[in-house]
This record gives sequence, structure tokens and C-alpha cells, in this order.
Amino acid sequence: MLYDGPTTILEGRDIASVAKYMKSPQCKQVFVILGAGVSTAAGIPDFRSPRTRLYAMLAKLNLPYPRAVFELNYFRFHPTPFYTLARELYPGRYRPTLTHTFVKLLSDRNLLHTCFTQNIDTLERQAGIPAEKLVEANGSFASQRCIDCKKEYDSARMREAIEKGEIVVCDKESCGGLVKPDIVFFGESMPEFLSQSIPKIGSADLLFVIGTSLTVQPFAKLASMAPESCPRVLINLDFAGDIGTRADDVLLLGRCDTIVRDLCRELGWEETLDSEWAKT
Ligand code: CNA
Repeated sequence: MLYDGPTTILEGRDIASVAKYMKSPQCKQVFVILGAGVSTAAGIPDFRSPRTRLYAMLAKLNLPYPRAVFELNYFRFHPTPFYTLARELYPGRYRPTLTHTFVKLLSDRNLLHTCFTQNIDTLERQAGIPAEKLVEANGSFASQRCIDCKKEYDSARMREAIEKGEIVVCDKESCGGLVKPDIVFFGESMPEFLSQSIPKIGSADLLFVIGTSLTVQPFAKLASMAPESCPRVLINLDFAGDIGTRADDVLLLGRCDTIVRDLCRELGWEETLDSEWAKT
């Protein structure tokens, strides 16, 4: 049930009230949760849109079911679908969006505590969000290793092979295991740093949830771990999770780049947003 009573911390549930709160001394630790929706404007579709090129490409790869592309047991015997996807999403082909740049501005203004991302496209890094404030919960293409002996593989050689469409095999003598980017597959445990970072959200003064359906764990529960005293702002095309049920939840439904621009205008950051984005 959406809450429609009075707010307790914000003056109202709108962009101007969020901006005013962000400029107040109460707002010191901002947390951000990102999902596939922040990268759609960069040209990387979320996996929910059947009319996209990525979806069509996956359909042509004869997967028994779409999520098989991220399953270790399937990969072990059929690495081509994942390698094809990796070639499509490999860092360097896409440019960060205004929304990624907004998170970088939060960091530049010493407001950002942690940005949790579910994305594997590394656009947060490309936007300049510092590594120590970034939790790439599903891993990334920034490193890779053998699925059997776990030996790391050289990044430049990996990039070259992926570009050529070649499957990479471990270079340790007599191993021969397949090399896989450090993306978390179904059935693999979440990185340890993720479980260490999750409780920190209990100290949030403000939470932005952007471009995610909040349907995949642990993200589905992460937003509800923010304290009641923390305004939560959802910037998304649709409703997500339980955001909207608390007094200081703000629902900003629409395209994230448009909403982020409106918020930056209200904050007096719009020019910097554009100049920082131009550098990406
Ligand atoms: P999702 O479940 O596909 O949800 C995406 C959400 O974003 C939906 O609610 C959309 O309505 C919303 N959305 C799409 N475009 C916009 C936009 N321009 N502005 C605002 N909202 C928008 O994706 P989640 O991230 O919630 O699901 C988690 C999966 C998807 C993770 O495991 C990811 O690894 C995986 N994924 C990642 C990428 C990537 O790295 N860019 C791409 C596709 C899927």
C-alpha cells in the first residue's frame, strides 16, 4: 500500500524537497543502488525487453532457456553463448550515461558513501566513481580467471580474444580449463565484500534506487534495510520493491537521465553534470 500521509523528514515527496534535503547538514551519507535501467540509454538493453538486439542475439544462440548463459554448468560445455554476450557488453564499447555521472558528482561532493551496482558493464568505473565507493555485486569484466584452477588471465590477451570471438583456455600447463570473466554466475556465491558492505546501509541518510526492478537478491531486500529515518528515492520507469510504503519515500517515475537532470538543475549542478559527462 502506498503511503499517502505526511512526510517526517522531507518537506514533500518531490524533486525540490529531495534537493533541499541534500543541501542540508543532515544529509551526509548517500547510498545508491543501480540496475540495468541506468545503462539502457547507453545502448545496453535490460534483459526484459524482447525487441532488443541483445535479446534477439541470445535467442539465436539456441540456449535451452535464457538464464543458461549465466550458468556455470552450461558454460563448461557450451562457452560460446556467454563469449558472444561478453563481446557485446565488453568495456569500451559503451559510454556512461548522465545517471552514472550523477553518482560521480555525489562522490565529488563527498556525499556518496557506497554505490551498489548489479550491472556488469563497468560504466560506473568509466564514469569515474572511485573503486573504494563501488560495490560491483555481480562482478565485472575487469578481471578473469580459469574456472578450474582459478589462475588469473591477462586482461589485454582476454580483450583481444573476445574481440576476435575466440574461446580462451587457461595458460597453466596441463590445466586446459575455460577462462571466464569475473562475473558472478548463478550457483556461484556472491563476493565476500558484498556481504561486508550490506550492513553499512543501516547508516544511510539518503538512498537512491535507480533503474532496477529490485527483484534479484540481495538487492530485493537491500532497500528495505535502510533505516526508517532515511528518505528513499526511486528513479525508475516502474514501481520497485517496497519503495512508496514509507513516509519519506519519493517515487520519481520516468527515464532516469531526465529525472537526474531535473534534480541536478534543482541542486545547481546541471552545468557540472554536463561538463563531467562530456569528459566520459
Ligand atoms: P531489470 O530487472 O531488467 O530491471 C530494470 C529496471 O530498469 C526495470 O524496472 C525498468 O523499468 C527500468 N528501466 C529501464 N530503462 C530505464 C530508464 N531509461 N530509466 C529508468 N528506469 C529504466 O534489471 P535489474 O538490474 O533490476 O536486474 C538485475 C539483473 C539484470 C542483474 O543480474 C544484472 O546483471 C542484469 N543486467 C545487467 C545489465 C548491465 O550490466 N547493463 C544489462 C542487463 C541485465
